[in-house]
Amino acid sequence: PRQARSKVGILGIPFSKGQPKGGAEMGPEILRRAGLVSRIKRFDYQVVDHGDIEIESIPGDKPDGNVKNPRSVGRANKKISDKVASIVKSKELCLNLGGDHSIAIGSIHGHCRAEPGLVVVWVDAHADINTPLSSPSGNMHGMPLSLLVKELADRFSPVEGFDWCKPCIHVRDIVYIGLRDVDEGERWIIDQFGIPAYSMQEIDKMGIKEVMHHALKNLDPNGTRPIHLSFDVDGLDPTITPSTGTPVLGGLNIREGQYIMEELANTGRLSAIDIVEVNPLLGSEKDNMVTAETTISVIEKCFGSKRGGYYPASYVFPSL
Ligand code: B3U
Ligand code: MN
Ligand code: MN
Repeated sequence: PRQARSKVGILGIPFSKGQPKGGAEMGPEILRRAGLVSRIKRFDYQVVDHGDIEIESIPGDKPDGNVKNPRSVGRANKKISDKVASIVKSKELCLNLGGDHSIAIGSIHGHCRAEPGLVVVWVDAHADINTPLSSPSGNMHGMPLSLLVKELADRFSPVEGFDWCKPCIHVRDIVYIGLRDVDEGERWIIDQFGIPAYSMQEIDKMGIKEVMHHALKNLDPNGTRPIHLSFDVDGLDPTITPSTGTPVLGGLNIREGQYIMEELANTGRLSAIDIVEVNPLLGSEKDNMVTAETTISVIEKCFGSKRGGYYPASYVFPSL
């Protein structure tokens, strides 16, 4: 089934200040060079490439308490929010190419402005819901959800650079898939608010088919709300996405990754997708190629690519 949206808007977000390693800002470039845009054009979508967002550098960006690069992350995400809101409002399925996972602050915020009833599917080894106070690292790519969620707003002081960012989702609008490296404070939040979380253990126990069925039912029993997919490539196993900043053993295999995307595509309700944490400066040339190829083979499943074969609506069978 096609998505409700017949156009795809691709937005590159070359930003990496949400974590300490250089290279994540090259994610859009390596995915484009590996042929992402033409691979998506094979399907029944009109593709609009919005190019890359321009990131301003903010010199002397001192930590705000524990939080590193707060103004840089804040400024970039304000821009991301504006751009994503406008792409989603123009009825395109917004495909955001990160960048580290802090870009999800702006992308979900902007998506909410256009689609206030959205739900979030978070595929990741990590829960990324540390607050500035619970974070062991101070890196904002481990915090995006805590800035977006209404229930946590009274648990920490406003972060420098984020005066524009008001929480727009509830904790129960999130579902996790693929977790295997969760901090204490994050587990506390998941338990306290009952966030549906399918870690690798649940995937081993139930199988990906049951997990996807329950995840989608749990999130939206009526199956009517727009879906924001935030896909961290470290959710996949590091053998298939080695070029990423914080690889964790024991991740999703390629078929589980593809199945997740196929099931999301089957809802017809995807309205924005983030693909984050591809870092071509980590690993060998071969690792880069494997990571880009894996990532694209998973992304294209969101657009109706079928493992059982496919032809576009315009296909004409060759006949005499
Ligand atoms: N939870 C840890 C580590 C981490 C989060 N996201 C990534 N790593 N990629 C933190 O720093 O908050
Ligand atoms: Mn992440
Ligand atoms: Mn992660």
